Amino acid sequence: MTSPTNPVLPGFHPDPSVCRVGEDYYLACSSFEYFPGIPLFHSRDLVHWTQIGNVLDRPSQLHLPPATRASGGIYAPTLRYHDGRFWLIVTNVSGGGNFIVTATDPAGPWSDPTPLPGVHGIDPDLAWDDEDGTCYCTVAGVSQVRLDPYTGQAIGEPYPIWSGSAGAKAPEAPHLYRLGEHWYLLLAEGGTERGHAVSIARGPTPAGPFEPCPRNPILTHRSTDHPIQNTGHADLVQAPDGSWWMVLLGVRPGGGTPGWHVLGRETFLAPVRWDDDGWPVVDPVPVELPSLNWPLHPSAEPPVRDDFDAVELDPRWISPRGRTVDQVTNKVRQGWLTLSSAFVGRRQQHHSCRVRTRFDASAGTGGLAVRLDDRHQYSIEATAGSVTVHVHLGTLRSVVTTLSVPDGPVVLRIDVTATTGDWDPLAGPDTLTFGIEFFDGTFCALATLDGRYLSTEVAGGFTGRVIGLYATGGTVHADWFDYEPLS
Ligand code: 6LW
Repeated sequence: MTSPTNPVLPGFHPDPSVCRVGEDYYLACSSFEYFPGIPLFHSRDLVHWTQIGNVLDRPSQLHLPPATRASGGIYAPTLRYHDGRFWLIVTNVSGGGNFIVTATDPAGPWSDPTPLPGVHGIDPDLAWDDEDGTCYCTVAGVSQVRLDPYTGQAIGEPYPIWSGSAGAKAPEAPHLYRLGEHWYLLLAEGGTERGHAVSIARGPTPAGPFEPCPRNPILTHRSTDHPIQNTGHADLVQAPDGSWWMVLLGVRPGGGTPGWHVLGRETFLAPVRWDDDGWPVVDPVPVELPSLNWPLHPSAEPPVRDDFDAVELDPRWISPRGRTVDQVTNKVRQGWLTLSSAFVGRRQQHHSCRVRTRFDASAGTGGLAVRLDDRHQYSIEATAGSVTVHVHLGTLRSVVTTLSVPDGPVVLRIDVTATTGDWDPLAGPDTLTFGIEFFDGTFCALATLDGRYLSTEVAGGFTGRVIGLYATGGTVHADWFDYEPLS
């Protein structure tokens, strides 16, 4: 069996939060402007993760108003198991602020939100003092408030606690853990860009006073040429064998200088050991993980080809700001996905991949798009009798080329090819080739575009590429959608 590698959750899966119940691990990520929100994963080995649902999968749980900006919406959840149920605390920065949802089965259903009017700030954490049952909520900044997690009422006023190393920006992503005699406060600092780092402090009570680890930051890849960069926003978990692990976000920039990352911030795994003074030690995040003390459980992840035969869409399909059954359905034409005025896509998870769809645009206009956000997209669009490659970059919109095609369904294809070869300071991270495929599989390429313009370094924000199907006018139908990783 091949050794496990990082990232353990490739593609736009940032701000991981993890908990373990018996032999089972669960992990949640941020989802920003996309609906459904907060993908929820299960694993038996910390390496292979299967998406078992989305925490916020109905409009009563997740309101993303039409004005929700790219990288707005749902930020940084904390997932915990306490008192026989799963607790998830999170922020909707586009309305509603902080709230808690709970579930007895992490696959759902999750409750409707309990708002937290007394909790101000992003990246909320939940921790319980098992001795007196008090619940502590700690947010970026860093401040803390006691909470009744059942009613959402804050108890008393928030107070500041340890805010990381002097001078580093953006102390955030606090997570509080009781370990033996100490309460440990884990933080990210330095910002989510190349300066990102993880630091830790400990104190005798959940509120401190906190003494920083003398080796802070305990993890950072800043100023290195490590292929994984921006490492930070971590959470800790202990395996049943007593070993400790960290999940964290990082990026894999490609191309020359300054480097462009296109898959968003991904989830990585790192082993943690403890020194003689009781502080955690984390080596640089390895691309190849050490062999684990337990059997691997390769995930039974459903195939990436979707024939749209199921009544419900696979949980990996996401849409900006929301969707209604009328916008996306497979009931109009059984076994086909029907779209009108909608985009539905899945995260690009591999640096090189091929995406194809058999698409019927005889009664509308739409196609296949690679989307970094609302303003940064490439697409191949079909309408009766023609196929067109479009570019949309900020305020610039351009038609690259148009080809006449016979009426009837057409196979649209995008090949994403990562840049390899000698290092060139001007090279972009990848190229994207758009075209159509004939019945015999022959590819007719229409345009090849530089991928740097669909990167976070160009577009900004917190998300990554999403590739999917869209309709801009009328009604279109997709027979199937196929996402194939290429080495
Ligand atoms: C998140 C913050 C961060 O709230 O980015 O990298 C923000 N860390 O902790 C959005 O993901």
